[in-house]
Amino acid sequence: METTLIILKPDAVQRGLMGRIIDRFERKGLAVVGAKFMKVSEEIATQHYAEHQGKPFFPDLLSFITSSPVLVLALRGDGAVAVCRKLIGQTNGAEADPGTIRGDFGLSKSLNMVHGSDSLESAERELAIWFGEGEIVDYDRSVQGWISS
Ligand code: 3AN
Repeated sequence: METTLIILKPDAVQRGLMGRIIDRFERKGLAVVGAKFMKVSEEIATQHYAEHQGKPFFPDLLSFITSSPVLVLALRGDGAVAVCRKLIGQTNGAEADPGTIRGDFGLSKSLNMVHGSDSLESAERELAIWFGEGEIVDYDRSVQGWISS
């Protein structure tokens, strides 16, 4: 099973969309194995978005993610990385398919509510940035056998 890093960004928190977004991941069958509600420091934001450093939208990206609290989640399940990317949809909400989170709740390229790791390698790198030792919780779900075999 894979574990991926999801961030419900400041716009999702401010717009009161946290519950509806988490519901989509949970009903798909993914397990929450880590959760943190926090205000993001410049340092963590810079580490997280390192690959975008130097791009024209980088300063706005940093000021947006640090502007207001976020909910950081670690989600686990079969193929969790790709499954979450599909549920989230394309970067620009105006172009994202209906049925995806961005396609259903947004219109913007920058205010796009959710971050999801884009590969297993990114997930490992990002989980290490946001979660410390012991903050990702391994546990058995009795329902797991009815979700995947
Ligand atoms: P995604 O979140 O869909 O993987 P990335 O990784 O290409 O998108 O970009 C990271 C974040 O940077 C996006 N979620 C979005 O908030 C912002 N971003 C990406 N491209 C643009 C752009 N052209 N203009 C403004 N913001 C952007």
